[in-house]
Amino acid sequence: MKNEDGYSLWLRYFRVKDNALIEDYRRDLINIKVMKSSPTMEVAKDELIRGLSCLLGREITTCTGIKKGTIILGVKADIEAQHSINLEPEFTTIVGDGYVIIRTIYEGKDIFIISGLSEIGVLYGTFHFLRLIQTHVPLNPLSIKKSPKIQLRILNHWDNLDGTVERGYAGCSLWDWHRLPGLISPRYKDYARANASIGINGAVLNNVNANSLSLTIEYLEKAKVLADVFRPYGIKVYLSVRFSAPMEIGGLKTSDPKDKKVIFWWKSKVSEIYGIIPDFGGFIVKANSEGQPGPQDYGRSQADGANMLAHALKPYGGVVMWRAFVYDFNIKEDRAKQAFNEFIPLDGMFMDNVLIQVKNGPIDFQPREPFHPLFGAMKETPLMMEFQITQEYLGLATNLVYLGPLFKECLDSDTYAEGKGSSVGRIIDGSLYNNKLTGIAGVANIGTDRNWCGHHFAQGNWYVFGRLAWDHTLGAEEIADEWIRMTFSNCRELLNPVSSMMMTSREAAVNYMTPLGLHHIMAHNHHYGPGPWVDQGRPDWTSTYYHQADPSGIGFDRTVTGSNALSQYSLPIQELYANEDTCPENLLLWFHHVSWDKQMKSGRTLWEELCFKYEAGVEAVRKMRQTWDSIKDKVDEERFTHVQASLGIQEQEAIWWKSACLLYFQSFSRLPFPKGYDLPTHTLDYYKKKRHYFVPGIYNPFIKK
Ligand code: BDP
Repeated sequence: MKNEDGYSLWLRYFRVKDNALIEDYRRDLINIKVMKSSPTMEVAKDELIRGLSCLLGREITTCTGIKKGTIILGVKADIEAQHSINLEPEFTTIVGDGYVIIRTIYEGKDIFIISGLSEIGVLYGTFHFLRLIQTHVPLNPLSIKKSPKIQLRILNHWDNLDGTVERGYAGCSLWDWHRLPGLISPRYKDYARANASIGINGAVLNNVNANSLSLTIEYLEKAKVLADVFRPYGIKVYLSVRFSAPMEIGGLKTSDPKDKKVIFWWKSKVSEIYGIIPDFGGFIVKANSEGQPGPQDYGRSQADGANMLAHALKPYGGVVMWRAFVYDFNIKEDRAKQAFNEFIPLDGMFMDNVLIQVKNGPIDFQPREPFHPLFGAMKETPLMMEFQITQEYLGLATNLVYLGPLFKECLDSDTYAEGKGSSVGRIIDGSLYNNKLTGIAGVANIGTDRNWCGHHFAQGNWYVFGRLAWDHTLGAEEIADEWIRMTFSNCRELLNPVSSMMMTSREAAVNYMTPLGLHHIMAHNHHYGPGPWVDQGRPDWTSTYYHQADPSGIGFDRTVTGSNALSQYSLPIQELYANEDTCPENLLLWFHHVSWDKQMKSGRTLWEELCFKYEAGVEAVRKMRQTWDSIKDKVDEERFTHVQASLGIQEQEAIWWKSACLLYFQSFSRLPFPKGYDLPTHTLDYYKKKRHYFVPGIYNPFIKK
């Protein structure tokens, strides 16, 4: 098998091996007729030629007339104008950049049509068509109609202007700011292709901990080049802005959102941006959070800040994505409650081009969190989802953790906001509250590593984010199946084992890191490895704040006897979760402080269950290693070895997590490990003394180290 470095992602277009299928494909797919020439149509045509030629092992070319086996590529209006084809009935459900792929008889000829209302729709349809062949789907009959459920499907790059990436584990930033705008890396185009293939239509280029310089003319001209490369692929560029920019680069004395000069400064800045990038998407803002400046510095509300920017962007169709990730250690309130307390009083006060960007859970991208209580509670304001694709809290880029199940768990969670069936997915797709503006963002895991994401399987997390952003009702397993087929092979003997590895990997990570609802117990600052003993510094950045272990038990009481964060959820959830016995066990220690000897559903005590879960996590990684080894002859050596070695590291890290956490918690429970237990090989002190100085991804430009 030829070695592969992973650069091609899921767009490998390997020749179809199945004999019967390839015969059918070769018989049915002859040439391509493109309705018109434009940058996007060129991209769609080139992709189709490239993909089909490789997949079928035969050169595919364009044609002018229509023959049997022609694939017509064009927007609906163009096809209808040039041929006597009425596509209306096919398009009844299509909206936005949706598309239609059909096989039909035209003037007695068996042909294919890939069409959309927009050219970008045609491009999306083209990628879908190629996916059918990549995943060996027979093309007869063929009638596919797809529309995106969410409008803004965005990657958030936490990339700094110096080329580092905050929480980035795949090398440096893709954006070579230093050599832009002069040097345009070919990777920009491949990045755009990959995104378009899964329907991503926006990229925030810079870190939410933003540097004001990104708004200077020098950097805007660099961003323009990226916008130009991305445009044919339907990807808009957005920027993260620092609220104090008017002072830092504008020479003003204040950044007060009510100050006339400040308002004028932002208006002029926005007008300057649109002069350079006419289809600029808008701003994302992290304000008054983790030391970032914001409207509260001037006694103004988050709405005052967001609306001031929204006013400036509105004439150009730009949006503001205002983050709800707001908490302050000076406020003596459970961190999990603060965003809710801050934003609920502002519901309905935002302009209609503002979206509030809410992290999936109330704390911070943990291996497992309940959904954020703002979902379902802010009924008058469009909320967009923020997921983290980069694995800050899930083993960086060394651990194989497929995030499909994590994303789905949140999207499918029922908020009960309007009774049963009020899922988070229905809130962010706008269907529950009839929002006109909808969005979803994922913090990117992409860098300059040759394989883009650091771990070959981390590519699957980029992929699943895009697919769910398009349609959150798809299943994590079906998306994994598509991805494996395209990235590795369609062969059953590989597909089943790899799928089972991926589908079990997230629960494995939860178990060896933070089982039963534990959270935020990783090492300080870089977040690499366990650190349940962290108790110094800002209380809400310590671990002891979150696990609250003591001789009587463990867990954060968020019921009425504790912080009562539970009261921020709908009644049915409150009722279910308030009781230790009915609260889902996988969130038990999130909501309750539970005694060490509590009987769990398994019949074990809490302490034993904790031991059991940690061990189950380690075991699951061992199983993944065995599974991977068993398919050695089905994967090229280069990728096989990379994944194999990473899984070896993952097992060591899982054991480290288990040993360190259990030894530490044992110092409170004072209970023995269960009989026959695989005991830690080192002392607690050994784990506490472990130091890691150069962990990647800790480049927050505003935290002084
Ligand atoms: C935290 C990260 C930090 C980010 C912050 C955010 O540790 O690097 O700046 O989230 O989302 O999880 O703003």
